[in-house]
Amino acid sequence: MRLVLLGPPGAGKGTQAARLAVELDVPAISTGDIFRANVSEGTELGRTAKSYMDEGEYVPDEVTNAMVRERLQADDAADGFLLDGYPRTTAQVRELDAMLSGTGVEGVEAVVLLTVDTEEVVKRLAQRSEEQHRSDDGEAVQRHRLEVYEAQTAPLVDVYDRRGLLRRVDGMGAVPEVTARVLAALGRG
Ligand code: B4P
Repeated sequence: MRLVLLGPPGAGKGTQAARLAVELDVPAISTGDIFRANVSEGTELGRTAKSYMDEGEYVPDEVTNAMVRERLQADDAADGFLLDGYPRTTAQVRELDAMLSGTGVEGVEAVVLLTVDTEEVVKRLAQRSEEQHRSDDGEAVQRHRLEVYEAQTAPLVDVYDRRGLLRRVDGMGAVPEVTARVLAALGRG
């Protein structure tokens, strides 16, 4: 299964990716997690990423694309993967198409859009901010991240809908319920 998880910040992409990876037996590849790991390790990529993430901005496409290209070449991604938080821009969609067209596979099989209302997103991010102290969860940055999502990522919904790949899944409610809905939407329920 080659799956993409789409949704606003705080929709639960990372939360669901970890669970779905087990259910579907594919690696969960989270661009946010890879950036955060690089920030912790103090790599050059981490220093670059941090300057954007702390402002609620996306890391530049060329940096993100190169990182994903390398990650998808790892052996564990050969038979499928779940992309959590990538692609997030139309340039990243084009790049992902290009990456997959060179591998003999058909491309992405399904794109799951987790829908959560803004009030709930704000509540979840405030809670995460208390629990995890993420530098991009402060109130002003949060608001900006939602604007960036609307401007740069929301248009991807139409792109994948036109391709017949989009599965809209209600992301409200308890975590296991959302997982069950995603699996049902993928015909794996
Ligand atoms: P991400 O790491 O992808 O973070 P996110 O969008 O905020 O969160 P996610 O939707 O995964 O929510 P989560 O499960 O944690 O991105 C961080 C930053 O990295 C971006 O802003 C950007 O700067 C950079 N970046 C990443 N990818 C990029 C790309 N492709 N291009 C450029 N830049 C990129 O859930 C949120 C909270 O809700 C958690 O506390 C969770 O416990 C809780 N929760 C989840 N599901 C719940 C439920 N059903 N009920 C109640 N609470 C729930």
